[in-house]
Amino acid sequence: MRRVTLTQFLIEQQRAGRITADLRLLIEVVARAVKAISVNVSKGALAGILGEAGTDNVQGEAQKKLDVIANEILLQANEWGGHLAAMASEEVEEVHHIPFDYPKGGYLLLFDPLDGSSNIDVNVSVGTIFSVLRHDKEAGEATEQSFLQPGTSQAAAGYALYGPSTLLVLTVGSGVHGFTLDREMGSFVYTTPFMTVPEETQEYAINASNQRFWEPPVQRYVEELQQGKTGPRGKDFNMRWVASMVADVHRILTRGGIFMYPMDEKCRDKGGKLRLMYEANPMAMLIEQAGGAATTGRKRIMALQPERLHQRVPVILGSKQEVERVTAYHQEG
Ligand code: AHM
Ligand code: MG
Repeated sequence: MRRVTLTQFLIEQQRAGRITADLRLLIEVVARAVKAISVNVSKGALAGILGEAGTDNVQGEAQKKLDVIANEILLQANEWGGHLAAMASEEVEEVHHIPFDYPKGGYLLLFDPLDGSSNIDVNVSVGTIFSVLRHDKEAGEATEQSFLQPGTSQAAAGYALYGPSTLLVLTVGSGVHGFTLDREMGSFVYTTPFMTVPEETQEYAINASNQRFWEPPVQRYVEELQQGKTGPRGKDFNMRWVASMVADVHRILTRGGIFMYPMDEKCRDKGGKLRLMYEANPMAMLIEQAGGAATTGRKRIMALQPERLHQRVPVILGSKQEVERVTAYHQEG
């Protein structure tokens, strides 16, 4: 069988007119950074990089050493290529401008460098999530305002999953494609073309310890799932919660299901738990490209007009019929 690498895949996408040369370079550079993050993540205690960094990020959350390292790797890898106008990261409050001695490009890159970082110290899967937007160079230097584009404007989105193997899952707007890191060769190999979210599902993912804070539509939906065969759904459901969004979403892209971090009383004043621009939007693009759906319970995530770089939103995504059901319960209630 012909072995196709990420490099080859991207060249073919460019030839087919689906991506520009600059977007190809951008994704290549992100993939290179992901390899470096993967090396660090897998070293764990051997590299002395577990535990807290002793600092807080922009959201007031304690940073892990690996959060800081992954953020640095992504910023440094992407600064000098000439394909970016600016970057934004979960770990950095302000827009990260490209140093003046490097050329500027027509794209904006946003990322959560290490998602699920509470899992680092217990050796459970973590990931990197990224989103790519366009920037009109004629409009001058990129500012926070330049980033505030709805998810429907994304030119590309993807994630890396640092699990038993390291995966890169990507969309440039024509399906969702999965690559597996061949550690010996140092290259990503195209292993999963056109991933789709299976429609039939018997699995759901939600942090059930928040149940007392949920709104009535989510209470109703989960209660119906839990009633199993004898309830209104007429079948038994299983529950999974990795607490790494990347791992939970990857499972849904592989075997279906629904993921919820809904609005609840605990996170209401912040607007939700997950971040719109570098968690919800890229995952929503991937899920929609794979035939699924992604809403806040009330609105399609990708249609939201962002107001702030680090804005939070409720997230309900996965198999289309399930997401539509929860969304309908919100509309009824
Ligand atoms: P992080 O970006 O600080 O790691 O937080 C996001 C993570 C998601 O990966 C995951 O779905 C969620 O937080 C888990 O939250 P909880 O610990 O409340 O279950
Ligand atoms: Mg995160």
